[in-house]
Amino acid sequence: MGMLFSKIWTRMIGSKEMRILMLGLDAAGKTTILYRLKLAEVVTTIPTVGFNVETVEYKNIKFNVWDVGGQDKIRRLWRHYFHGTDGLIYVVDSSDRDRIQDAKEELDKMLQEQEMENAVLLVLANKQDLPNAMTAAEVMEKLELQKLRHRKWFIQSTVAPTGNGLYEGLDWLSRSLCSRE
Ligand code: G3D
Ligand code: MG
Repeated sequence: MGMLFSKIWTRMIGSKEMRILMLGLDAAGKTTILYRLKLAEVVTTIPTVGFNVETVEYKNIKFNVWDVGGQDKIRRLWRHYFHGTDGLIYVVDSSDRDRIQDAKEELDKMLQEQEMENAVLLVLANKQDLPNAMTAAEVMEKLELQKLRHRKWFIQSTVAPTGNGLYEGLDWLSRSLCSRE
């Protein structure tokens, strides 16, 4: 496990299981981030056609990762994974201006799920290294994060392949989760 992240995980390891979902449109950078975390082996399972779930478990911290968007038929299968979500990490490709509205709509749908009621939200404005990338402030506006009520949220710029910004984002997440207790 990477030294850099070990302090964060140590803070989150307690008696209670922590459930974290990492979601976003396809190609946002989720798988890249998952591997950057160097938690343990990433296990990909395919519960049904067209729906991949990547799972990582580290002590009592459980990560589930999948691509949002697509058919409603598949959407219903996600529910199983929502149960008791503590934290939602929503990854956005900041260079994909064409799909930022889709990203917003999918996020809104997720946040409406009852199981997400108590989840804190970390948005990663990823791909900041690309020349045409929206800034984190622009992504925040497009997602209308400032309109969220009764929800703890934070947005962080990241570059997944180098890990830039990841530490800062996860540090916020772990602090928020621990201060909820
Ligand atoms: P997903 O799991 O959300 O679908 P991936 O996304 O992690 O598979 O990433 C999709 C592609 O974007 C990958 O490229 C990956 O290397 C790239 N990528 C992820 N994060 C960044 C980033 O911050 N900056 C840049 N420039 N690229 C990024 P390939 O070519 O392997 O498809
Ligand atoms: Mg992926």
